[in-house]
Amino acid sequence: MNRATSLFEKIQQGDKRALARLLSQVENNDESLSPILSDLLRENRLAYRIGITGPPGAGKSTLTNQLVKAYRKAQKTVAVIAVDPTSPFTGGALLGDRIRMNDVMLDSGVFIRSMATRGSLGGLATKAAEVSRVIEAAGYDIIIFETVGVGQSELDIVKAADTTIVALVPESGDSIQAMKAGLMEIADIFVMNKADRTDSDKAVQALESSLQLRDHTADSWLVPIIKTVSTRGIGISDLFAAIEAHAHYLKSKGLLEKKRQTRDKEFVEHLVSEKWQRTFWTESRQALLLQKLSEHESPYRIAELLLSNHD
Ligand SMILES: Nc1nc2c(ncn2[C@@H]2O[C@H](COP(=O)(O)OP(=O)(O)OP(=O)(O)O)[C@@H](O)[C@H]2O)c(=O)[nH]1
Ligand SMILES: [Mg+2]
Repeated sequence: MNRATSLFEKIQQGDKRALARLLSQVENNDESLSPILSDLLRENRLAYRIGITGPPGAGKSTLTNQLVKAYRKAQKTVAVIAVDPTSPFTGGALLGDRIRMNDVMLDSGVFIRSMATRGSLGGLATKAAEVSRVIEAAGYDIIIFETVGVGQSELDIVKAADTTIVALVPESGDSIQAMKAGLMEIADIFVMNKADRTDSDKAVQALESSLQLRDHTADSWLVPIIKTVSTRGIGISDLFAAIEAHAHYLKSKGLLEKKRQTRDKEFVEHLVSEKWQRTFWTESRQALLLQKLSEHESPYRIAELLLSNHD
């Protein structure tokens, strides 16, 4: 029928370029997308979401790459959303270099998307959520969010995952840094990467003792610490098993369903407020705003006036 229909079909057939094109439009708040998005999202497919975060250089991308391979071996299709807080670059070879995924990029069951913090319109976490919805609807089984654990919006992204992995390295002070950055609270699984370095056992013990101080009941999930050497694939099967165990825990306690409901609720609220904002700011309301500002009316009065102005 039109361009939108064929794009929709292509995405359903696994066309990665079509998916990438649609995601760029999503990132740019292209309003003409609404029909295709609601068609696509009607599919109601479910992906399992994994978040990986940690300090810069901890090995998050190397770990992600290994996890992608592990899931491919388990016959799952995987999408990676790499949120890069500094780089304005997206796509191409540069992306592959940065996220250390040259070897999996050609696999038809793997889709990689990079999002830059800078220049993204609207909140980064909500954009990442939108992007993941579309990827989910395109039929990927697993979505991995990789983001450096530095800012609140990066934390919000991984926190929204079903299983959140925090990757640390044995370097002294790393766990203290992580604590400061709010990473300790959000971890469902800790990874002590670069376990080939000296002092990795000491670092694991320190982390273990800080975890033991936590309150827990018989029903709590006990956060495991997995040692990995991600560059050599060591410990990846343990990490894979820990993710599976966490997913099983969430399902058996009804928590996965709850997480999904919360996520859906927040997403609908986001869609409504976005749509509502766009509808609200008519030309005449914008003109009224400017006029009242020039008359030095108080912001509160102007807001009331605008809200009671049914136009
Ligand atoms: N010795 C050792 N080096 C590792 C290990 N894992 C990763 N590295 C190296 O550490 C460096 C950083 O790895 P990345 O996977 O890019 O780390 P990252 O956390 O994604 O980095 P940013 O995205 O830049 O924050 C690379 O040079 C890796 O080869 C490991 O287990 N042992
Ligand atoms: Mg990285």
